[in-house]
Amino acid sequence: GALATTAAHALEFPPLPEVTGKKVTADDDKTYTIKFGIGLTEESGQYRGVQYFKKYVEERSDGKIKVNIFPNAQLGGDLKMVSALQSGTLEMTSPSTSPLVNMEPKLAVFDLPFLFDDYEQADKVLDGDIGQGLLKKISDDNNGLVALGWSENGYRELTDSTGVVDSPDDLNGLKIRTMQNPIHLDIWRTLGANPTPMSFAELFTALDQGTVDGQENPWITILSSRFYEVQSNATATDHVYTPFITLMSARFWDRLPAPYQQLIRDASDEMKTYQRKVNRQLNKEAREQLKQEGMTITELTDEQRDAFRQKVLPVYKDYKDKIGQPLFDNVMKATGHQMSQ
Ligand code: KDG
Repeated sequence: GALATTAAHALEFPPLPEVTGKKVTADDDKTYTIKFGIGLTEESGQYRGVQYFKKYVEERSDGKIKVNIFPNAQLGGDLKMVSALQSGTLEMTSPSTSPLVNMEPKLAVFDLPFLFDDYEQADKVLDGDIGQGLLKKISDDNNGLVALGWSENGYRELTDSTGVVDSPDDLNGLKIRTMQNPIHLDIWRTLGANPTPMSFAELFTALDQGTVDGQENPWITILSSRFYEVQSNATATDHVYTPFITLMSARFWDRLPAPYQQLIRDASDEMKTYQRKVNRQLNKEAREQLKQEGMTITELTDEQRDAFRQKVLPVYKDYKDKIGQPLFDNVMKATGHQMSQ
């Protein structure tokens, strides 16, 4: 009903940018439809990015390519949507990289805790040789996917329903949902919690029913997916920065005329730049909104954050070989970490 759709929080959504550039035409007179599924809601930065992608593609293809967005994990969680791309029943999605590490172990590099000090570092790695190399590898691997670019999920924060968490000791026995990713499981086990991997599609219900006590996601997700309704506390841990990877079904890609393939590449690039900007703004606003919604938000002092960091450092050693060389060392170099031994 009307009430349910009027969120108590009021995020600022700036209008989508104007699309510039010539119309793109292909030799065939066919029309194409892209179903684009995402896990997050209409109030997320992810959705705003995809809305701009839609506008860009529809305008520049002169309506020949139509984009329909399916938000809120209505087509399933990230892994389910990626399989749908591979089998050709869905054209696009932009999952977190984390659930994809079984398919591409190198993506685990983004699950290393406390890797990026700031947004600039993340952008530099993703937009530079490291990030571009990973996109190419995934596209070349014949796994039914074309990897078109990065956008941002963001820095992850812990929420729980049991009490304030400001040291690893507070995590003892805490049942926490993680993404379906081995490093995330190890991070939380190493910190003393009791992690369970689960698809995003099941998360709200699991929190609501108390199957898990906590979860971790960026502020904008905690707000837009209404986790604050079922979680009383949040801790500003910033423990992992998660990228979104823009993926297209290779079956669909192969059917697209070359000028449209280029248009999709350009649109993914445009989306990346715009989405990161909006996401960062929304994330800042969300943090404030969550306080107004009554969440207790615990900030960590440098010493407190360092206690978490020190305790999870062994994870770097454990995953160094799985991530492999030279990627591991290149990322350590780009982020200024001294963790190569
Ligand atoms: O489409 C993106 C979401 O499904 C998911 O990746 C969000 O960070 C996320 C999580 O915790 O699963």
